[in-house]
Amino acid sequence: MTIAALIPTKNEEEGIGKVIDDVKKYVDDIYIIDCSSTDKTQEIAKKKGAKIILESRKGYGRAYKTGFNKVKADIIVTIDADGSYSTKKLGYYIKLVKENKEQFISCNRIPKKNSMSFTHEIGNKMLTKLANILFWIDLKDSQTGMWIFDQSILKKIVLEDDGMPLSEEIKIKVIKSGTKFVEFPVDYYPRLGEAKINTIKDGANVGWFLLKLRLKTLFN
Ligand SMILES: Nc1nc2c(ncn2[C@@H]2O[C@H](COP(=O)(O)OP(=O)(O)OP(=O)(O)O)[C@@H](O)[C@H]2O)c(=O)[nH]1
Ligand SMILES: [Mg+2]
Repeated sequence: MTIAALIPTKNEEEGIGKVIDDVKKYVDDIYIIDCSSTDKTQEIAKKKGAKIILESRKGYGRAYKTGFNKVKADIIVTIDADGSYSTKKLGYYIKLVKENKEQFISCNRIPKKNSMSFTHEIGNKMLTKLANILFWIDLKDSQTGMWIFDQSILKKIVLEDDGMPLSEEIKIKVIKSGTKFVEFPVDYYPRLGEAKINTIKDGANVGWFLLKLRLKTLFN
């Protein structure tokens, strides 16, 4: 069984080296999907043995859609390049998917000191509640970007959004496809380097996306 880690990157020279080092022992291949970084992100990733997929079109969702199309592996691990997610339990989570005990594990963030701003935390709670109400689901952390899943799941769903909403989209569509979905904890630390999201703008985008997706599914 092959295991690949996918990491979207946009100027993440402060964190990418650490994340690759942390993930390396659990996976066969590491890919960064890089959006025209102008810092040392690509250079560091290459030196650490990661493969580089170039995706100049902007967006977190765009990066993952391109990565999912290009990478062939039995199990996929996704993680941010900013060192914010602990990889302590990654080996165990991969084992669960490998043994088919779980199919999609979404890592529920347990924030450590100062790892999330107040607005970020409130926004996350509100968007999670909105997703739960609209789709009759029971997520604890709708925006976490660390997932471990069986790649065959991707054949059952069509991912659309190019931006941050892809994080909610994948979870909702996986759950609705009847795939076994579970949230397990992950320690969450302050990110290295500068944030790439705009809490208000991206938060509003996610809310709007959720409403549109709900309306669309009403008529399907
Ligand atoms: N390829 C690509 N990667 C991106 C883009 N925007 C963000 N990323 C990466 O996607 C990951 C998530 O972005 P973050 O800025 O960490 O967003 P976040 O985790 O919601 O916010 P923080 O809590 O501040 O970390 C990081 O690894 C970014 O480098 C983009 O347009 N293209
Ligand atoms: Mg992050």
